[in-house]
Amino acid sequence: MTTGDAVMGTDVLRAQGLTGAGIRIGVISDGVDGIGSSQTSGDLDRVWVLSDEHGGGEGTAMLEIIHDVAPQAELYFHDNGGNASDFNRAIDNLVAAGCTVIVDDITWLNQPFFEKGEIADHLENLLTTHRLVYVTSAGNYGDAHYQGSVKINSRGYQDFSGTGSAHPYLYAYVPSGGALSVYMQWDEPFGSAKGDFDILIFDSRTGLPLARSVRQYEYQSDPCEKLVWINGGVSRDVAIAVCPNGGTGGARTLELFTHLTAGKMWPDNIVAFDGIWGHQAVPDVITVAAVNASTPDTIESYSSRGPVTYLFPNRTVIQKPDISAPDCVEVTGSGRFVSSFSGTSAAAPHIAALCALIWSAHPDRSPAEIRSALYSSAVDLGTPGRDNVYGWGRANGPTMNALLAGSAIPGPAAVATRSPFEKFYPKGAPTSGSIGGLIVRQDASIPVPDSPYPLPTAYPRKPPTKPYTRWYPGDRWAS
Ligand SMILES: [Ca+2]
Ligand SMILES: [Ca+2]
Repeated sequence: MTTGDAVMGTDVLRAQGLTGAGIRIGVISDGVDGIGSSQTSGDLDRVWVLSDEHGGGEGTAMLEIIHDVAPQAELYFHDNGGNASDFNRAIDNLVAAGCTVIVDDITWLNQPFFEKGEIADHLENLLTTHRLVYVTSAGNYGDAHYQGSVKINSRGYQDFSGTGSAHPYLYAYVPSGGALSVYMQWDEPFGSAKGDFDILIFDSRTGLPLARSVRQYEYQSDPCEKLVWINGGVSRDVAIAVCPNGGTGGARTLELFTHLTAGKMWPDNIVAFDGIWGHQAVPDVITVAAVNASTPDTIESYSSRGPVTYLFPNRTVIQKPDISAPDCVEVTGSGRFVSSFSGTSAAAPHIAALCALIWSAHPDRSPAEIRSALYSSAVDLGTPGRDNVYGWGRANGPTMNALLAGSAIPGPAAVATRSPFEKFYPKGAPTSGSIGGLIVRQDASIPVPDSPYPLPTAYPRKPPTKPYTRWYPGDRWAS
């Protein structure tokens, strides 16, 4: 049993007879490896698997959480596919199967950061035309995100500090064999970008250049750049730098996300704020932040922070995330998955299961009423009222159920300006050279951005516990 159950009070609701019966819940994640052993041990019942082509055990773990909380809900699974079109099809297939609650834990790094993308557009349409409660993880980028004004220093590099600091870049510890991925976009419209920026990684102690991104053919008209570097040498402290390559295209804002398979980002110049985008930004999608099940009044450092700022076609600010739920909960670990299960990927299925459990007792309520009751009943955390860290607060099952049992639901009406946006942003392809088969160019002629960066001695030297986040080919991360 997930310890998140007691945190949400869903144990109380089951004791009152709520089961989730009659609700079909669809899960979209990597795969359902190990599902047989979960069923044998009684941690899962029947699951309708519509597609399971690329494997992974994260879907199994999400299903286990849902089955704990809403044991009689009918469970469906569909893998996330390799691109945005596949992902949209996965949603459609689950809707066609009769799922009225769907949850995913996938963030697509190739969707635009400054305007609405293909998946968000599709989900907005679905939510206005179907009886659907859609839940997603906010992402694990709270301590791995930067957004700020373009400010090029005298050496020709972005000053991430914005203040001329002696530590102007982003910094990471990357152990031998670890991979560091950087996804960056700047504020030009997709399809008509004129500027170009490159990403560089260098040893922050010696200044040794390690990798530099090269603009990819598919990206020529899109304002984005990506670099994946695998550390094939000794463990290193590295700096991430950005420089214009040619012109900036008049860009005024840079935004980037980093991901490490091992090691950690140092906190210098990290900006947690405004680190949500993609289908997580759709107003009527329930976007879930993570609080630790054992300390449920405190946000996880890695839980992605809102709001969402779109700049095209017009500046639009969307409040996100919406709700907080527990992570760091025990699952069986079937399919060689890790337990405890951490990250917003673990929080999101708690919310999907909570909504199904309560909806099964109030089947005449609309999706909008379910959302309103979820938000209105939340235990406010952080700054008073809705905020960009916890959303409305931590989900509270008994209060939510009581609201829906009453006649009127006092609810927040989440309204945001909708912007038409149809651009599909294709996946990138490897360019010149590789390290570990991934996209980089080793280039000893790269100018060293600055003098070696002395690390503050107060920094811990060993990698900390990481949330369970993985980078996949195809520009998506599970979160
Ligand atoms: Ca942003
Ligand atoms: Ca609050």
